[in-house]
Amino acid sequence: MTHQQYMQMALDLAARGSYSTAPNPQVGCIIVADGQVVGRGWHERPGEPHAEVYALREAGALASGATAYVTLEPCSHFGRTPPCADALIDAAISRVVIAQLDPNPLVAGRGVEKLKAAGIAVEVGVLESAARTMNCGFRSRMERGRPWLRVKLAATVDGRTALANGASQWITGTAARADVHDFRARSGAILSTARTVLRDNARLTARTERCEQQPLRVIIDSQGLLEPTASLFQESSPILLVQTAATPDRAVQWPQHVEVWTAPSTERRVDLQALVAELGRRQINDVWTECGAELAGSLMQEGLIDEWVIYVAPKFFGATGRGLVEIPIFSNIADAPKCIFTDVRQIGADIRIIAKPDTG
Ligand code: AOF
Ligand code: ZN
Repeated sequence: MTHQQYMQMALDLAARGSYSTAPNPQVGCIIVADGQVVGRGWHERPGEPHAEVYALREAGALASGATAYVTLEPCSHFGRTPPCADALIDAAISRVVIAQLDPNPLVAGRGVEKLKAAGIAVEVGVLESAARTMNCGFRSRMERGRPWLRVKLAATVDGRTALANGASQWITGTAARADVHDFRARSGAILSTARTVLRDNARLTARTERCEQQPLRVIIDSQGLLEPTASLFQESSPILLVQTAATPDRAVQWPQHVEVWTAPSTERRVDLQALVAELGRRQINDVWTECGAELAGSLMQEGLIDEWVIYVAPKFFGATGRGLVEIPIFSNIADAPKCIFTDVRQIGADIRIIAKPDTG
């Protein structure tokens, strides 16, 4: 087996944490002695042992002289758990192969230094790109102070999201909807607007067995349109209601799980940069946005969209239907915002396109 194959095993283990590790990264570890995998581990939940600890436990005395494959640089700091670099050194591991360095400023290369100082051979960069993609949310928060932001959209083949009269619910089929719930479950927050909530009577919870912790529901209601009787508030998972200083004060008694946050604003519009920075401060790694054309357009113009997740349904709404994003009119095709398709697949009867902005 090659370095890459062992690292792929470690990545597969890391992925098991995708519903539960946030705000921590997903990390997997494999320990190999004389060509045999003798230890396996992955990080499951914040506060619980790191991947290396589980793998070392399984390997026991066989860890001595063995090689460890880890998808993230072993930590060097005392957080909720002691440093993994020390645990590897104490177990007399002789070589550590790492996919990516830890962007956490508390670690950031110090784990590697510690291992090298103890005479351990270290190699960094095996399957690095896959490991970085897996932790794009954690990396984004560590490196930019804000979460990785995905925008979900659903349209017909002719790119329409609603009929001219506004009717829009259930464009896509059940498999695509299940896929959406899976994305919700893997996100720290769901971002939406009062308008979308009212239009769809949305609850914005992750309805899948795999969901370990319901995401924070972040609802922009700068005009004060929502009433506590909406279905959204009948679900007990936390809600951050985003208003501005100009939102009409209606002296509403919100339920306990609702926090009202007054966002910085310009001309009564929420400052979206400030909002995502606030979500970063609240340790949100991944934001899943389900909104209308207006917020999608604003996020796009603010350069805040990291990934588009677009479901295309096999039906036509016709030329009078509504489009996906509201952006200023332009007359030159060269001015059209562009994106790059990174993954295209069929989900049930629909197609799912994952794209990232093409910033040229
Ligand atoms: C590793 N292996 O499996 C993980 C690491 O609060 P703590 O103690 O859990 O520390 C969390 C930080 O540790 C996290 O921000 C990241 O830098 C690192 N995560 N490191 O060596 C692991 N999950
Ligand atoms: Zn660690």
